[in-house]
Amino acid sequence: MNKQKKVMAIHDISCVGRCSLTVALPILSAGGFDCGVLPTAVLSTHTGGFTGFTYRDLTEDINPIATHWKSLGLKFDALYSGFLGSFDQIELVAEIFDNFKDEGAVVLVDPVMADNGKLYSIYSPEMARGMAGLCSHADIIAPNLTEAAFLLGEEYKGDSYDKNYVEGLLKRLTSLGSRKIVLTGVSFEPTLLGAASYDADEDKIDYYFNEKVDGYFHGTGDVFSSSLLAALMRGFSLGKSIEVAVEYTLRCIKHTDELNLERRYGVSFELALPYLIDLLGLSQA
Ligand code: PXL
Repeated sequence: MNKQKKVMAIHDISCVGRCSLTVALPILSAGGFDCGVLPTAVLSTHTGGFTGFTYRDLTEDINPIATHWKSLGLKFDALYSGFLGSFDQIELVAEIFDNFKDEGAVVLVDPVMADNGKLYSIYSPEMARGMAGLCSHADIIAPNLTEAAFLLGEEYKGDSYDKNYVEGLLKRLTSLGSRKIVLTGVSFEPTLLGAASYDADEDKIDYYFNEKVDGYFHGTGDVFSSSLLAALMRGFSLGKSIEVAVEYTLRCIKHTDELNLERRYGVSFELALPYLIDLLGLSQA
């Protein structure tokens, strides 16, 4: 390796309940990357399945942090945003992308805001419109089906959709400005779950599915997007990268299921890190 790639992960810190930065940082580190973090908010737990969580919005810290980074001449090979702490952060994060992209850098926006047809409790429809604006600064976006519907201002279809719908959705999402789209949580058969991707420059759609484990597993969107980015940064194609992300996320879910862990504390992604390292072709590194 003649260069260690640098990535900046922009998400909240949920102190407990594995998601966002507590997932993104270890996964990208395991991928062999120098991963810096820009925390958007600090919460005692994430907002899904807990009540009474604390919430500290870090919007005011973003510009001073960026000013210091500029004085250091920092640039990154990838910038990756997820859960944002306020509406005002959307514009600030777009500026961070523009100011800290190295040549050939990849910008991944996971428009974290909703699942199962509903916005997360602290997000407003205004936030959804803002997220659509942030997607125009991305090379790749990775919404789930609910987020895709919110981004486009369309109705959420629930479980009743087909291949035509998914392929239309992938193409409509390019209208937001990103040329590569990954849709997560796609399922055409009760026993299979996976992802679809569209590369508009190659006009190429790929799918990858594996076993569907019943129930809702918290934090899997962040596990998926972080491992997707690791694969892309390793130079894998978009189609191969969704395969890596589906395989790794399923392995994390299986560990969690086998251990019968309380779902709101997130998945045991740590136990599957050796598998991810293998999928990324790093075992001999
Ligand atoms: O995993 C998505 C996520 C990230 N961060 C916070 C969340 C959620 C989902 O509920 O609440 C704070």
